Amino acid sequence: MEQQLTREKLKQLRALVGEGDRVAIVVQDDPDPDALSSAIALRTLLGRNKLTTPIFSFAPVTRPENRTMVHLLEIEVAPADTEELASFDRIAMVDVAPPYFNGRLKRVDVVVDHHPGYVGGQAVFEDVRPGYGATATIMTEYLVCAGERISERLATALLYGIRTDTLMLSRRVTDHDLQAFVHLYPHANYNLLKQMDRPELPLNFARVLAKAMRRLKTTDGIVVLYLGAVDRDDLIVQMADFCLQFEEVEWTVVGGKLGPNLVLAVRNNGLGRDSAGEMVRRLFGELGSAGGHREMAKAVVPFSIWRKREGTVRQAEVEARLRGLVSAYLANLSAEAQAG
Ligand SMILES: [Mn+2]
Repeated sequence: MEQQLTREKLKQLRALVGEGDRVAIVVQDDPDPDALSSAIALRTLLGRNKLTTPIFSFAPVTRPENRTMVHLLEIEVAPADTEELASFDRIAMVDVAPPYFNGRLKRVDVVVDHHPGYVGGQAVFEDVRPGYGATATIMTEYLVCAGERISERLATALLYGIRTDTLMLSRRVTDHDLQAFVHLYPHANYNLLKQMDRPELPLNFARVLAKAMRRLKTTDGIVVLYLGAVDRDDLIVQMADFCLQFEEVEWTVVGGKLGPNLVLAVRNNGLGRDSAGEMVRRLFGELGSAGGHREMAKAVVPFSIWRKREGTVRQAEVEARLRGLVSAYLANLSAEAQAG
């Protein structure tokens, strides 16, 4: 049935966009891989290039992984301007619905999205499938249905889009997403995927890393490290992922000072029953913002608040205190589980 729908929709889409039309593809602010890959897929589907169909966003790509993707796959995203966009013959948006732009767009012709909540009826062409894990999946179905050749670059982008939106096929994933993933897999460039997964580290991070590695120890499968001041949020996350690879490690909690905040990344190996999201909410929810899923979570605590409660912001003491909090929390859970 979906295939039938896709075929119908494809016909409508191509009928709507004329041969000589100037088309603008608009994506969300600070677009993510799903949005970026869907945009270049739409361009391919319409048989166009970056000159006839540019991609626009009202706010540039900032996340380091996403910047790496844009760089490696040479995806150009131009700054959007309400007046300039009004001069295009057709406005398309992918991975986002019209209400998001809240008046920044005067009209829209094409909407392809998977976010729930959009009522519809604001564009001539709409294909919103809230059940899907990624817009890149919908776009892959279009490309397959149209018999388009999917280039290595496009396959890599779409695969990455599906993977990031479904957290490595673990969240909100449907059979459609899996099928698209399997279809794209043989066409993708693994080398590029690997590079996008691990953005380059700044050279000065080597010093932080070396110091932290000397302190690395595991107690009851738990690694806790506090790095002190770091330049970027993702360095904390990468460190938490990295430390999870050592044998016997079940949990990693890595903190860093980012501006005025203590930022924490929590990971676990997914084999236990305790949730990383639950941990950060219980330990840090009252101090700042904290949340996440079973295997990955994040907390941001202003140091002003941390200092009031813990009395110290010195590196060794912060690390020891974090270790104490995390160990006690997990020990308590396992005691409860044994008792229960
Ligand atoms: Mn998406």
